[in-house]
Amino acid sequence: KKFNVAVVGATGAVGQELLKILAERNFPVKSLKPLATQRSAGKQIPFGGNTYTVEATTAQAFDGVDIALFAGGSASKEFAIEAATRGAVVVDNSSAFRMDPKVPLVVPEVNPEDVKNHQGIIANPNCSTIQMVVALKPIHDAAKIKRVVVSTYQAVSGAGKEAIDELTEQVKELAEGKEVVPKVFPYQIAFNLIPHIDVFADMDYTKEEWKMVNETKKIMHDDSIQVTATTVRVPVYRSHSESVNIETERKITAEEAKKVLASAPGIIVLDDPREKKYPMPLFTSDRDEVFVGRIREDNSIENGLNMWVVADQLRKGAATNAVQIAELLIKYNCL
Ligand code: 11C
Repeated sequence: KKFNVAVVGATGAVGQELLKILAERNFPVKSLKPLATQRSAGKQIPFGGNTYTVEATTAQAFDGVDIALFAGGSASKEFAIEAATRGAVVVDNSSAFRMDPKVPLVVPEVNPEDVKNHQGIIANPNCSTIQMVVALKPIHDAAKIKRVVVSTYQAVSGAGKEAIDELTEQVKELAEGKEVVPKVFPYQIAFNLIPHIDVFADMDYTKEEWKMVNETKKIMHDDSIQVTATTVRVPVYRSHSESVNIETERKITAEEAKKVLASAPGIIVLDDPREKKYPMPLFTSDRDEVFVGRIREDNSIENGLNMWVVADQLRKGAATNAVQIAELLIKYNCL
């Protein structure tokens, strides 16, 4: 069986990746409808050997659509409910519905069965949450996680196409001795880092930091896991990195942790310090797996573990995860 698929935000950084991954994974597409803002309507987009014309997103555009993949942004609040009402199952990459108790929040390696409970919308978690929970799940199953302290090093592409261009332009301008004028980020991002992603919220944490706290508990089905996060933008184009410190109820040695991580789905353990092997954005981009390295026991507490988690946040952190959810919908027959 094949399906009518709409991609909303098809011209953006995540939208482009969605199209690439649908084609790569031979997703059973009967018809494809690339949707975007009025500004992008009329653009030509290649897919699976054909060319498609981008249409403006309207409520009517979802008539007859089986699966609507929303890349994220304001279109979700405006059109996701409308798309579901018109019969499409929505996989939404925005933060609009993630914490809604009626909306499953799914990472296929962690809570695949949750897709079965959808009522028309399934949420794709935040990119920095996705890669962290993929790596936390096997540790949680083996030793029960009590607390996580995470610091992120997030690539500019997490903030979209314009942010990618901003980094390139600033590097050029600075090399030419020119002054830079930040547009997307609040400060110069080239040769700098910015400990501020998304807007500031409760207790002076950013919304990005709260997403990591709240989404983790929902995906892992465990409100007892304590998470505290510091999220930082770094001048890297692609792949988010995370330093993750974990406290567990039962002792898990570094050796055991490496074993359970290596046999978990979607993970590649890259951890050989003597050979200088550890995950880096340079080598994890354009890959679907979550890379884990620098796995060490935390010498400062009884049951503690440190690890370094890197993944392509446009792929596993967004588009790949969304397409995997769509594949689960087919597998579980819940379209
Ligand atoms: C970033 N994590 O890197 C953000 C992008 O809630 O889906 C994704 C925002 C979200 O800027």
